[in-house]
Amino acid sequence: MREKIIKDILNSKDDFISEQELAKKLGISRSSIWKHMNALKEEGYNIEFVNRKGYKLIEDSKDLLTYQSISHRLETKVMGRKIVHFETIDSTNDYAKKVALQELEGTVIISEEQTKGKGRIGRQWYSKSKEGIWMSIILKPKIVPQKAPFITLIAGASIAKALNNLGIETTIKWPNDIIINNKKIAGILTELSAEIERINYIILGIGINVKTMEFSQEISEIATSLYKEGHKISRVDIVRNILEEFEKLYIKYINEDSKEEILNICRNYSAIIGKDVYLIKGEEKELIRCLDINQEGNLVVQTKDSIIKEIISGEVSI
Ligand code: BT5
Repeated sequence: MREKIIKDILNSKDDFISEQELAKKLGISRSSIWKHMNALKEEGYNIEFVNRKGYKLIEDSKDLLTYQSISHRLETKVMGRKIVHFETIDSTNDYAKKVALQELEGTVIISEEQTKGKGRIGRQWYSKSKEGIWMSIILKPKIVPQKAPFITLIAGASIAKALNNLGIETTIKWPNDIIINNKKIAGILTELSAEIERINYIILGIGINVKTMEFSQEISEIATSLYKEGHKISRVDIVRNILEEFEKLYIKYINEDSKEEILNICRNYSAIIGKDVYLIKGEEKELIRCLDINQEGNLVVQTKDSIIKEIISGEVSI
């Protein structure tokens, strides 16, 4: 019912919808509308009531990352058909892991803030309230666990494609960073629970800096946000686009083992193919030339001694 109310307000001309019109459309009494409005306000929606005009959503409420907002015009079959929204949480990936077994594939856990956002290998991911998109998608693909790391590439490709649909040019730094102007705008953390031949679930965590203008000192040199780069785009539009792009590529990979389109996006948007970069190994750095991303999703590089090798996981710095 609340989803319908938000949809009706979002669809209304001149932003207002009268109590009468809502009551008629939904077939409920005025007093139950009032109760639903109060519940929506508790969820964080800023709803204004003006005499003789009716209800209206205040601008920043349209960008809350709730199911009501995101599902409005979302064109997916599986991804985001259920969205669990938090005002604050430790980590959406950690929460997703706790509920993964009983949730359906495609369920999204999203929070306005994370107090213990995680990067890879225990690193910290800064996730301030309402400044970005901090979300995890629960996946249950029927593939062998060895094919799971490719999901990170699918996520990278769909983020780059989704942002491109919204007029934002980015590049992908293999394996899990999205870059604008040499700085990190988004990161991906894929976590796997599996037995030898079977995946229980995969948690695909995506963090995107949208509105942040001031970063913590530790990352101020390496991080940026869409707003900082001059792109004032709604978070809801970005989430919707990512879910749609991700679903298309994911289904092709899982059902048809089709990787070419994904690899081509990763190659076309790559920040490192054809370039000399440093491969980071703990305290050490090795200068290498990036040649390609192969069918397995591994990075193919050439060393200083002209040896060609494959990098399965790791980190490169531009
Ligand atoms: C990542 O790790 O890039 C994965 C980030 C995944 C975050 C999402 S948010 C939703 C979900 N729930 C979680 O708890 N996590 C996921 P990695 O490649 O290890 O990069 C981490 C490094 O990026 C840190 O050590 C910092 O240097 C830098 N960093 C931290 N916060 C950042 C931010 N907000 N923007 C850009 N860089 C950041």
